[in-house]
Amino acid sequence: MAGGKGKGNKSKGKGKGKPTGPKHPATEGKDEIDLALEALSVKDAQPGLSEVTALPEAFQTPIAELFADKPYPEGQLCDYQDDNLWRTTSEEKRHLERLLADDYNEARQAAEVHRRVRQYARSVIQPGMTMTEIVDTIENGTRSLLQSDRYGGLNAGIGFPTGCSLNHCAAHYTPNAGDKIVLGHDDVCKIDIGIHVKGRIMDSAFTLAWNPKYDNLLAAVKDATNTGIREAGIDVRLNDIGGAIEEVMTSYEVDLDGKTYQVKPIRNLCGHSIERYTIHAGKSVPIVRNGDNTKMEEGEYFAIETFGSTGKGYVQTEGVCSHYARRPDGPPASTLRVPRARSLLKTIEKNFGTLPWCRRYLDRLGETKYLLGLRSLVDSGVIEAYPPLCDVEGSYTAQYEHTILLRPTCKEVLTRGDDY
Ligand SMILES: [Co+2]
Repeated sequence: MAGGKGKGNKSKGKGKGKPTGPKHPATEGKDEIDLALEALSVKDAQPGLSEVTALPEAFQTPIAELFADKPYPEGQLCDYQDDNLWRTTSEEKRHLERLLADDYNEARQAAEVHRRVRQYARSVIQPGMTMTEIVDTIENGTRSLLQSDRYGGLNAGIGFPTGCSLNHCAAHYTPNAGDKIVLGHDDVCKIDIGIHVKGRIMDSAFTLAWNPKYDNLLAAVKDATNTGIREAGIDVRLNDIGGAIEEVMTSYEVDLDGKTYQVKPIRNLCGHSIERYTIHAGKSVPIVRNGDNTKMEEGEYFAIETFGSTGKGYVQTEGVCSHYARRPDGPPASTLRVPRARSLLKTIEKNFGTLPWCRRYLDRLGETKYLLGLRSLVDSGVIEAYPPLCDVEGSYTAQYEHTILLRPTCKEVLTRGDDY
């Protein structure tokens, strides 16, 4: 899930004409759409209606059974460099890691589920599928492997809504009930999957495109993300990581329909530190040079994510919101005067805590007619809304992301796989 730097720029009311086709989330008339969706969500909320009926073999055995008492596999291990080389062999630092063995094993369990879910997703996602079918496939896989319906999604399961943002939209789009968008052959789709075990969230994303004309765009962003991962380390300044990412990203060009674009980093999106049950903790990892001299520190988890674009390299909020999260510092439920808002907040706190969620998850819990209550929770600062973040219409954006851990003795790229 993307960290957004700076305030989302509300583009409501200055839409440039009608959306160009049924495949783009509407940019205008948000309230009408909200009401229409409320009507739809009643119909679509019947349990099982949008569920994938047969569970594929890859998801039939829970991960805990597959591994029994065996530890989960480590991610990619990278030695620290130069001034921190001593950490590699430090007995004291090794001892520290032994104390954290259970913590690491939970993170690796979530990472292993991430690899399995995305491997299956890659094998089935095809143009012609609805976005709803795509996210259901992924999320049902996560729920099954981690037995979320048995032990509760707060114990282990979905870490945040599955992003499947298309084309000029870079982040924070997932379908709401009634969404009829179908994946097209010429689309560029960012699959951003969050999986957690006891609040240890693995945040990792990749980009799917079927038309080879986008190959260089994807290559640029993959290279930029790997550069950010390579540069990251204890005592490294965030500005230096941003600078390295920017340099690599902008060294690529992409030819689209007779025009050449230099790939731009989306300068107001960034990676972020992660803490238990908190996807966006205190630090932002820029993808351009930004003068932030804050350093990375021992023991921190970071989502290193970069976004490249053929547009302006700047995103604004656009379209209907699907993603939300309870603000950890927001006012308590007891201060709310609207009864529906209070009851809705109870459901939210019980099922998601401070993890991000989307409207489909409320539908699945049997909640109906919640949009006014939800609006009241957003307005009173209890719930934060994360609307889709989009570059200019007609542009294309790509994303790659991994979650890393700055262990005392080495850097571990937890979500690394054979695929990316
Ligand atoms: Co993220």
